[in-house]
Amino acid sequence: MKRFSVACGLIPFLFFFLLATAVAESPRRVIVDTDPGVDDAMAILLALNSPELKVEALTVVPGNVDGRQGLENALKLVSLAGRCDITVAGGAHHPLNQKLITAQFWHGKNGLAGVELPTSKCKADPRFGPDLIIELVHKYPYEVTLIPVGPLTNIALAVSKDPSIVPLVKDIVIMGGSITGGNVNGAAEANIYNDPEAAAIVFNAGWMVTMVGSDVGERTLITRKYLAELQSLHGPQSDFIAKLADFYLTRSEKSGYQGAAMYDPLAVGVAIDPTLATLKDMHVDVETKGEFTRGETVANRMGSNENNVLHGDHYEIEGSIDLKPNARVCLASDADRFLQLFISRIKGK
Ligand SMILES: [Ca+2]
Repeated sequence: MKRFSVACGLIPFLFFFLLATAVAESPRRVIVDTDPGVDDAMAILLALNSPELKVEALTVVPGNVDGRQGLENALKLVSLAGRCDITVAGGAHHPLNQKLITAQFWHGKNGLAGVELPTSKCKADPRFGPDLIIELVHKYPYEVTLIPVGPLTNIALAVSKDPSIVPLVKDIVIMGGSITGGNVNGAAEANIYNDPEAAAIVFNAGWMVTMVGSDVGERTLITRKYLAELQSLHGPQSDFIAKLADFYLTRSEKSGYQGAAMYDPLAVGVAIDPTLATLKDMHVDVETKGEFTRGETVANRMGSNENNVLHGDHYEIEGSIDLKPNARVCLASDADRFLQLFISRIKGK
């Protein structure tokens, strides 16, 4: 009898242990907002092949290619992965306050290195991307991680329409910005440059933005060595990614790089495993006006601004004003470990 009651007493503990284990191991719900895009395609297939993530939707934003081509590409990618269960929705048609700048120069005529994938078996969801984001965040409060890897137009539209989603989002991991110079020009990274007003809305929304910038992406390179690893086993996805990587590497080598920057895939990698990145809390402002610096992410590494107070005809420094961090800025990545993860997830698929 006593033994029975002891055993019964353990049942609730066992139940909670199993529940806690299940919660710890349940995949994280993510929405990838994307402008596919060679590195977007790599990022999407990494996400779809990673058991740590449950991709709730792909929402398409204009950037590397226009919205129509981007939606077609996203649908072809989920079809290639045999995942017509993934919701794919179009979004904004243009940036908030400027003309669209597309990047076929880097991504090929169709945005996917000129590789023609079969017509998609999957259908687009009729909902508007930003509305879908709002809907999913409310459906799964505190569970959804947003992974925007294109210009931030869709996210800005969602946040502007329904600011109540901000505290309900579990995390937001963006590919965008840089704290050490840009990849468009001396100052700006492409995703921020292509819609600085949207980026300013997103950075000021009230959440902590995990910022995986171009400066770190450019130190996380896929090289010929990794390409050879990818080519060693064949499958529809790995063959496709190998073709993209070859195109992307050749383009990067022509521009003087040793390998191709894994911009978007690294953001997905950090969502899978934050220990792949060295992160530091900072306050980041987006420059929307500067003559040479529009689209720059201006990161404050000190956590404060000088406090200048007017005394007669001049100002005097009177200490400093603390700034609240709004971003976890990625300073470095464990590039080899990330590349191994990427290759292992794509290889043989
Ligand atoms: Ca992208």
